[in-house]
Amino acid sequence: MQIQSYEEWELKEKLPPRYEDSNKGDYGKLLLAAGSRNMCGAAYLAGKAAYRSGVGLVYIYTEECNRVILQELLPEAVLITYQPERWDRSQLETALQGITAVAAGPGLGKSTCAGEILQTILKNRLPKVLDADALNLLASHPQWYKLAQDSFVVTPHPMEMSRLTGIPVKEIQEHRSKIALDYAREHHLVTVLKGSHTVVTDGLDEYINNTGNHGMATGGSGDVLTGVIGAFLAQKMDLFEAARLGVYVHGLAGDTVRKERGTYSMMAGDIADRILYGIE
Ligand code: NPW
Ligand code: AMP
Ligand code: MG
Repeated sequence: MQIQSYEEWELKEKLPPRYEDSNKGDYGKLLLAAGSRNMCGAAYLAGKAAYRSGVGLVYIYTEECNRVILQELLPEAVLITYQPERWDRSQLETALQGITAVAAGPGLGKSTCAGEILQTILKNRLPKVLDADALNLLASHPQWYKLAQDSFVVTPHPMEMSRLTGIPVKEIQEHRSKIALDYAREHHLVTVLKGSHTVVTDGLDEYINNTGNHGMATGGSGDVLTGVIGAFLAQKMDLFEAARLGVYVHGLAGDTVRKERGTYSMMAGDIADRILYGIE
């Protein structure tokens, strides 16, 4: 079934509710496994986007070398760091306790350590969204799909989808809906095939997004989306709804930036800053 896109006026009723007498614990805790030595910006962008999407707390699980820079860029985030050469599974398992959702992959890298992190996250039963290097790792280790006992959200761009399926990018772009649907069905996942008119499907129903613009074809834009979906999952939204609404809200933020500064000048950080801007 084709699911209609959202209208801006109905956004408020679709968003996770907020209450006068509440505290940050009521709005979920997201663990974001992201950022490696040369890609700490991905962790920053996803973390900032998660906070802009209403989550109560963001824990960034990242390499020790990113500690100072991320604390300066995003002091609102709590950092949990590891050293890849001395990686400790139990530290991550402990960090996952008390968390309400996980987002993993932006800038994570594809090292052996990143692979261990992904396997630990897959085995954990928290709601999750996987993107970027988490998907690249999954593409190289298809046996890891079986580690997950529950469905989760994946957010590939067409090249990542090509790595996951072995189908050339050109063919993916020619048959976006069918390929996303088949993949979601085969692996029991909610699939977000990104690009102009992003397709979101749980293998049964399909949503085609109508927000967003080519200004969003810029480094880090997808990392922002991962943060939005992760934040919605942490606020207890179900997987398919979090993926659809996340894609809609991300595109809407891109459209706001377009109105404010145009498409040439748009950067991922601008998009993160305009997520749910002014929504009361
Ligand atoms: P091209 O360039 O057009 O020929 P990768 P990535 C292709 C992190 N980041 N349709 C593209 O083809 C991410 O989170 C960190 C068709 C190229 O060959 C990841 O962890 C940042 N083709 C990591 O970097 C900011 C498309 O795919 C290849 C396509 C690698 O992610 C940047 C590139 O894709 C980045 O987000 C499309 N729509 N989109 C940071 N500041 O920390 C891409 N391609 O190899 O998966 O690299 O997406 O940059
Ligand atoms: P990534 O390639 O992972 O950084 O993701 C790019 C993000 O920007 C995705 O959410 C895409 O849907 C979005 N995006 C990229 N190009 C366009 C476009 N031409 N129109 C609308 N959205 C786009
Ligand atoms: Mg990306």
